[in-house]
Amino acid sequence: MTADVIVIGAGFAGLYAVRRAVSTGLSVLGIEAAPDVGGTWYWNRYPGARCDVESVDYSYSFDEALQQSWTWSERFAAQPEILAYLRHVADRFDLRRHYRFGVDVIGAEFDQEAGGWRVRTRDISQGGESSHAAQFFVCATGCLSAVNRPDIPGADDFAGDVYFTAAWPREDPDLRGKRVGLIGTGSSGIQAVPIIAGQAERLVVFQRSANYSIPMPNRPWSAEEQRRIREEYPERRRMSAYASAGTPHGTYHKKALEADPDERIEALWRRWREGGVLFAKTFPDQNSDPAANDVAREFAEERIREIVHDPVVAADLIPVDHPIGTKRICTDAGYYATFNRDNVRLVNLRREPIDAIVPEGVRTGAATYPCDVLVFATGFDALTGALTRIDPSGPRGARLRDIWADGPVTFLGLMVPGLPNLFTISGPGSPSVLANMVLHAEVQVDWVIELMLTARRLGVHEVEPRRDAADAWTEHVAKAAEQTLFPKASSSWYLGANIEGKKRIFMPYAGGFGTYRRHCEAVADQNYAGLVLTTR
Ligand code: N01
Repeated sequence: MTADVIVIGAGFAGLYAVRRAVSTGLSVLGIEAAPDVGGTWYWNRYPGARCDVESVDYSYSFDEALQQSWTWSERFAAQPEILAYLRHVADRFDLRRHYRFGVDVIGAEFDQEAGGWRVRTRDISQGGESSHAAQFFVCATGCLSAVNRPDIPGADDFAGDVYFTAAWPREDPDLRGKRVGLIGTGSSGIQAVPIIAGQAERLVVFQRSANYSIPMPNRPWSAEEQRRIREEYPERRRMSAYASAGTPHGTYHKKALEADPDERIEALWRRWREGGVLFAKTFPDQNSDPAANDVAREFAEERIREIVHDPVVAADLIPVDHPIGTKRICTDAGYYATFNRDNVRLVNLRREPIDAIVPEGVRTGAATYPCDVLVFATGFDALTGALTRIDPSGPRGARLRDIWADGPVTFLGLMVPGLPNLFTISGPGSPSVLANMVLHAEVQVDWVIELMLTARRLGVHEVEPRRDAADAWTEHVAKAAEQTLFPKASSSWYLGANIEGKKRIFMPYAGGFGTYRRHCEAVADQNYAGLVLTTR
């Protein structure tokens, strides 16, 4: 065996998995496609990239000394600062020496005779292939890492430069004096638009589905705030540990319709001004009661009409296909106001779909828009894409793509029946994208490493969920979603709707981070009920 554990990914989850495994005495090989650590924060360096969860929460909690020694400069950290933090963590815990960087995983098979996984890789720059073996295989491959490159006719014929927000060049392209076309209006597009509009000669934004976006009132932390954050960190983490989204923030103390109209508006204004994703959770029933959702939705739509001067453009920017918060709510720095600029134009692709990309630009049913540069902010094959692209196969020949043909089947969103000793961090069936991803990764990695150590102690070689236990968890995930308005968002990547041919199933666990954590703890406390532990 090359190592006890192979970890794919050097983002928040992968780095912590390596750190935790090493600290318990397990040998680890980390594999990462990028030339350095960072994961999503390595690749998504597009202009305006910034996290929508407050920096002090979107950071590791596992080491008090790390927490006390790192100072976040702003309320919402920008991509370079988050990347610098992850580099600092890699240095501080000497994690890079366990990794091979610039290496792509091209396949993985469980070798029953050897009692573990054989992971095949290709060196991205040299091209050579290798094979590595380990008893345990941790896929910390990220929920939003498999880039969606839409198959638009004529894309290869475009004469200008093409960039993807999710794979932005390390050297920022110079867009001054250029006519830029940007396709996609999710979180990435919405963050990039105001900045690109300020650089380019002209910007045309091609919108297939409008999203709700909340202003991000970012600002530097004052020295006094930084001092208080350090002092209150343990309490902040205690409040986050079992919270529904893994942050210390709750909702308003009354349901939307229990508050009188003035009180409702005041609560909404408060959340609007606080900014970030919290607006999606102003009232406790906002995501389960359509009438409560309407209160928040109408408030947000009024803000869009106030900001955007042209009522036709404002109407196009208002979503028509989902209750607010049921697609990931976006956060922005002046997105709507950008459409008041003379050099910016919105094209509603629902009225005039793209026919083709042509050498000189983008041709829709109504016009050809000349572009020197095309920016694709077209998102990801989320939650499952990075895993199904590897398509691991188990001891009885079962392949992940077949096991998930009718949608992801998992145990705790962490394990897959038919694939022993394999763990999917932030996989479908876990809260992942609905929670604070950093604390979520810590909870899952701790659970997984504890299971490995237990297996070692008991002389167990294979750990695998029973099919009925995985089916029961998957059913529980579906039921949790049914109790919310999430499934009503017909164009959401939470449901896989952005990828042609992908099974439409609400993939994250909507029961809450704290509830999920208790489920994981209960399984461990009951001697891993639901798992088959096999000794050779
Ligand atoms: O991707 P998206 P994203 N023709 O899938 C459109 C996190 N994140 O990278 O909705 C035309 O949301 C697509 O249209 P539609 C966050 O969780 C966080 O922006 O499928 N358009 C959509 O408008 C976020 O939710 C932060 O109809 C096409 C857009 O492209 C997640 O990442 C920042 C198309 C893709 O939007 C993903 O965000 C950035 C086509 N063929 C990201 N194909 C923060 O923390 C796709 N689209 C703030």
